[in-house]
This record gives sequence, structure tokens and C-alpha cells, in this order.
Amino acid sequence: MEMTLRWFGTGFDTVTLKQIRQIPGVTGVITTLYDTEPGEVWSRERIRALKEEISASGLHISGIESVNIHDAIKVGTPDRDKYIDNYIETLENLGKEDIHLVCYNFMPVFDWTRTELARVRPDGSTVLAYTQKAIDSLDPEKMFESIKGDANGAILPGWEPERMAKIKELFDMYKDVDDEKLFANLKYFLERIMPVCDKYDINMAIHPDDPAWSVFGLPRIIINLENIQRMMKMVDNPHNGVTFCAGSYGTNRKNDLPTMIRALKGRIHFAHVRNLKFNSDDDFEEAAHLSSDGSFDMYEIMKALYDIDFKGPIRPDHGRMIWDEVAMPGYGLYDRALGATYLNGLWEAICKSQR
Ligand SMILES: [Mn+2]
Repeated sequence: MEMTLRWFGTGFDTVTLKQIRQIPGVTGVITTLYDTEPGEVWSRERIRALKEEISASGLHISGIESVNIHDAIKVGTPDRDKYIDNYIETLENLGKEDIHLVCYNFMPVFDWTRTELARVRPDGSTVLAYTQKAIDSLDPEKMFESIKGDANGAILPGWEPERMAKIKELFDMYKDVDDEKLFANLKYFLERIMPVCDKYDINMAIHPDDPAWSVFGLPRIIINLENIQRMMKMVDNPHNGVTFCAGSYGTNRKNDLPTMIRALKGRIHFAHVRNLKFNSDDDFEEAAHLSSDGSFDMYEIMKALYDIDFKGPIRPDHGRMIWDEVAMPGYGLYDRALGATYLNGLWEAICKSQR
């Protein structure tokens, strides 16, 4: 595996490339062109400029998170082909610039959903948290309003204000889309992009829905092993793979994470590894990465990745806000650096104990 950190780009991220370079063992970044809209073509010039900026800092691009999918593709509207053509052009440009990993998601309307961005933990750190009770009593159109005050002024990925301004329209668009329709639209999309992925050896790594169940009655399909296997079988190509996000699949306690990892051998192209602390089955908060701080056995998760001979990029995921840092919730420097260091320590111990 290669240890990486997500980076949103100069002007969008409070963390600098220089800081990332100083985290021991982190050699790459997972990045994006944060100011592009879903459906837009990423030009080769902009991709190259991003690459050059990152390599000047002594790091490299290990993958893209994300190239977002336009709603027309997820809904399957008659104009979707135009947006898929644009997506293919973006993939082509990434491939020509020697980038071979793209993370994306297929979630309707909302990207990840949390009900709090700054829940205070006993140690005084603040974390993202989810409680089903809050969702059940919330008008989905007010979701964005209810959390944006805690965002430290950051634009949250998937929660861009321009997008949230059209929330009612978005819900209308998806009103006839159920799980089956969403699967069919995903299949259509994957079938069209696989030739360009084959040509440039681009691994597509779908990110799970987060939380891994239906929220506000919207369909959600990338939630468990059965559905991932269905997705991989319906377009059976090694480039059609997954981002194994422990914190997202782990929201559903029926998902046994190490077992899932072993079952997905060869098709996990990217891993997000983090911990969650459950207070009940439908109330959880994003704990520190350390096993004893949360509900997951992080050793078992890393061991499973080792056992499948995982070679792709891995990154710590949402960190706690600690040491008075002010940053995008989940994406500060300090706790993610601790996370990376901890995961590297587990990995070293696993490797040496297997010799
Ligand atoms: Mn994730």
C-alpha cells in the first residue's frame, strides 16, 4: 500500500503540501480540481498544472477524489450521453497525464450525510457525527442550513452551496429513481466508460454511500457486499472496482469489514481507513483512528488489506478537530497525520510479524 492524504488544492485547503510532505510515510496526495462542476471536462492543461504543483512539493498524485458524476447520469435523463462524453474526455486527459485512479460516488442528491459537524467528545475534540433521530425529524431541504454553521467557513465536498440552492429541484429529479433504476443507470455509465479505462489503465473506485442505508427515502445502492458484487458482476472488468471506505461501510454494523475486504480481493483500488464510535446502532461519531477510541478493530482491517496483498493508495479519513485547529470539518492536518502514522505503524508491525 501507499500512504496518502486527501488534499483539496491551493485556495481550498487549509493544509499545505509542505505540511503533508512532513508526515512520515506519506508520499502521495489524493486530490481534485475542486472548482470544477460535475459534468465539466477537466482540461489537460489544468491537470498538468496540478501535477506540477504537487511534484514541486516532493509528492505526487496517487489518485483523484473525486470526478463527480452529473445528476443527469445518475437519474438517466435523455441528455446523459453528453455528460458521459465529457466524463470520458476527462478520463482521457487524466490517463494522458499518467493518472490511473479515480474515486467517484453514485449517491443521489446528498453526498455523505452527517447530522453534526462538531460534536464534542469527552477529550474536548470535535468530530462529525450522525444520529438517525435528527434525520427523522429534519426536512431534507433544510439539511444544508442545519449544518453549514459548523463548517468553519469551508465548502464541504458534495455540499456545495450552489448545489444545495437547487435542493428541491434535485429531489424532484430523483422522484422516480429507485434502487433498480439507479443500478441500471450505473451499469449504463460503467459500460460506456470502460473502454477508455482499459485504454489508459484507469481504475474506477466507487465510494460507498454514507451512511450505508437510505436517507430521506432516497435510493442508496453501494451499501454492502451483496450490492458491490452485483455492481462488479454487471460490468465485469477489473477497472470497475471499489474504494473500500471503512468509515462508510462501517456505519452499518451488519457489514463485517475484514470479511468484506477479503471477499473483494483484486477489486479494491483505494482504501479509506478510519474508526467510528457507536453509541447505539444509529448514533455514531467519528472517533480517533486508534482501535481503543472507537468500535472497529483497526488491526483486523489493516491485516485484511495485507492478506489480500493490497497495493493501492490508502488514506486516513476524517480526523477529529484537535489542538485548536480551524479547518474543514474532518480535514484538518493534525488528527489525520496521527491517523496516517498509526496506520503506518500497524502496517509495519503486520509486515514484520509475517516474515
Ligand atoms: Mn470515505
